[in-house]
Amino acid sequence: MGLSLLLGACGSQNSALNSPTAPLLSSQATNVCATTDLAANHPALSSGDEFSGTPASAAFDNNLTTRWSSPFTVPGADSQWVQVDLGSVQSLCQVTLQWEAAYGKSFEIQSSLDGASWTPIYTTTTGPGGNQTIDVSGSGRYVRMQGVKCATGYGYSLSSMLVYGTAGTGTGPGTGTTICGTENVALNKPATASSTENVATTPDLAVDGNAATRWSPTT
Ligand SMILES: [Ca+2]
Repeated sequence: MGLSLLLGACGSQNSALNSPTAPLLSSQATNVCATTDLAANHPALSSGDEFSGTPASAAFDNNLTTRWSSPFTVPGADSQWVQVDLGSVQSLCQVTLQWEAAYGKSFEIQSSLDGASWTPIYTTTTGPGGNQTIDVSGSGRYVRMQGVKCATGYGYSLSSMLVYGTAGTGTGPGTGTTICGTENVALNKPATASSTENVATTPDLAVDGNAATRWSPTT
């Protein structure tokens, strides 16, 4: 029996990767915000829609000519919300909002692991409207714009809501792939074993980077 052990450094992507010659140093990891919109055409839900032509899905359809618009002649018009299901838990780093004239003055961006319990990852009471790029920090499968106070008397109208995740924290830029370094972090590290067959098969030989040597246990 023999064993050669290789361990890749998985998890956080290093900012030094932007330099093609820089090594992956997992101990100096910095998360990178990916550029793939994780929300695009994912299942959407809202507290209500102004009418059938402005559904929740229109905020996540990559089409600026369509929009989600909330009902504004109802009680609770200020607390309307729209959300998207990313399909899996993601580490979130940025949300962009393209508001129509009816924008949110006070609102939160919230995330949720289960679609039931929500955590604010951004709060403002001075929303400027227009095209907002919002840096966030948190994780979740569901992301919601939770309205608090409308800027006008016409509810909330969102042409687009894009959600970006952090590359290398379990899932890559919208692909679901894990970003894994190529460095063998087990190389020549201290090794122990439950048993060793003989002096030529000690456990350190499993992590010496040499395929010609091996660890072998007692039989
Ligand atoms: Ca749209």
